[in-house]
Amino acid sequence: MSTTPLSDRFAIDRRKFLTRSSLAASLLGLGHALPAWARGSHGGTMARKGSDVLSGEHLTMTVADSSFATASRHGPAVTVNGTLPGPLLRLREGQNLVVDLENNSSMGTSIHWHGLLVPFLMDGVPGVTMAAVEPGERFRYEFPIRQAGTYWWHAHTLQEPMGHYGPIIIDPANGDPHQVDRDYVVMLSDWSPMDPHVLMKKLKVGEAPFNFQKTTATDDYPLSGAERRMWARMRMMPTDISDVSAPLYSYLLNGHGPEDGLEFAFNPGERVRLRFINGAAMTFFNVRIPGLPMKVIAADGQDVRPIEVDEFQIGNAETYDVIVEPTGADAFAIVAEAMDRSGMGVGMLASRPGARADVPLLRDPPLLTMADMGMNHGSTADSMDHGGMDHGAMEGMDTGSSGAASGTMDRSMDMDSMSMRDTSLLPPSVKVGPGVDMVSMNPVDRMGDPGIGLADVGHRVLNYRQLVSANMNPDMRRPTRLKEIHLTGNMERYMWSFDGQKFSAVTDDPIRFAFNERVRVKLVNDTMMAHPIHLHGHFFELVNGAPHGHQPLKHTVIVQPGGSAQFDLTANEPGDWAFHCHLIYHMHNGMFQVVTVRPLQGGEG
Ligand SMILES: [Cu+2]
Repeated sequence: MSTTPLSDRFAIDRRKFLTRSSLAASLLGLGHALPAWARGSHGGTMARKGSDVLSGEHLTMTVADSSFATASRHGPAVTVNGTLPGPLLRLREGQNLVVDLENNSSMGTSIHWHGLLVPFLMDGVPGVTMAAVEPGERFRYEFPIRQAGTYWWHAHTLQEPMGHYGPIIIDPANGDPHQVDRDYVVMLSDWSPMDPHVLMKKLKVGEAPFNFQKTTATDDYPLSGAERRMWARMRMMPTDISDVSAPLYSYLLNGHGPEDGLEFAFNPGERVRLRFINGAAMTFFNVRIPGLPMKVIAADGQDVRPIEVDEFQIGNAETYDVIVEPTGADAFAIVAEAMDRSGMGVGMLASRPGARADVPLLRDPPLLTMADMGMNHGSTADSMDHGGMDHGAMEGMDTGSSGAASGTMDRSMDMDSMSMRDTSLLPPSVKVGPGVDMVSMNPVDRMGDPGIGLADVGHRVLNYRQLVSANMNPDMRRPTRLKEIHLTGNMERYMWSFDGQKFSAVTDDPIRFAFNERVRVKLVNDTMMAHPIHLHGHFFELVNGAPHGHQPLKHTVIVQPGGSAQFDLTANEPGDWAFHCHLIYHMHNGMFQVVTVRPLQGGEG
């Protein structure tokens, strides 16, 4: 073994990541010589890979400690009904559902029904809507199924990254408009043998401890000396894409690593529906099926007008349904490449058992751009389309801080004059303190952005502006209020927050919406990471330039680094709802808030 530092070794030849990740695991003490906490000593049973199907009106879901193994890694896991992922719930719109949750594990647990419209006391968020279900206890969920589409369920505790999640398919009451020959769930996830508590502690003590793609003096990234010095002065890294990466994570499709040879059968010419669900704790995926165009038909469970693409990025907690018609080859590879391109999950569409297509190599890791720092100058090489948005739509409304930002457009590009921490650009609603170590100088709407690293891949990539709701939305009112919320953080201290305020208790000042209020929410990302922001209990409409009444409905929106995204919300589900970043360690370190929807009383919201 050479004495080259580990970070350098990884920078030198990133294409060998797949094979080297097991080496990295053993260097980190995660391989065969497992430390005590990773030995899976708390559960002897091995998790089965893949989901069983549960249907009907009364289900039992049993949480248990377990172990999981993939390739050369093994460690502790949590299963529901013995599998990882847990059971696929196949339900029907209009039915009633009773679920008895039994906790046979050693930790507190819960189930959150991600994307489902449920009474808030059934929403499954410990500390907000219920107490955690303690070891040995049971909890009964009971609610009607009011919708159709692709969803999922997961723990709202640190059991989630250990395997406590699974898919939901709800068949429409009046027949499915999409006739297909086969219908598969592809649930993407990341699994680490490291206990989530330990992992989180490591994230807090060192900056990007698991980023092995750090830039070094000898790497082969296409950066000039001046650019390297600029990044160094800002104490930032252009390769800081993901907090946790392949040296720690195995990327799974339906619980299977690439070496498992997971197959989805097809006959040539058949229409195949693939329901992609990103159930990962910390990983965005870029999904491709080389040689096979994908027709996107639904986003976050809601039908959209079909769009044909060759690739899409899927943030944590998002879902996309696509239809493919494989023909002309025995097999096609389903490739889910981690956004930082440190590793991938792989499955095969196979026309006969054992048929295989070539799996593409990992592409070069992406580099962050000036736009990702919230500096959107005309000259920078970003993919923004300034003309795409309807800026006039909000005329006459209180537009918060947007006026302050536009004044920065003409600022000098001289790096020394730039302040990444000019807190005067922030509105008064943001609490300035140690939790805010970066401010976007000129945050612009980045809804037309395909996602980090996908601007110039040379084929069709989905972006949010292409999504158009297939059906007419029920509420055609224009919003009467603009609520601006900043996504804030301090990378070095691993502090994350909304408006500079880390969430600590339900008694903190929640975000208040009046019942049935129509409000536009503008999310401004003052960090250099993409955050998938999820609101419980509702769908919101992306303000993406879609025709009136056809803004796409989603439950989760990715806000690109240094940019903004807007959605319109009809706050018609009363109660207290979690609102948070779906990167689990961001959520657990403060990027979480409670949204309270209350009836108007005496004119007060
Ligand atoms: Cu986040």
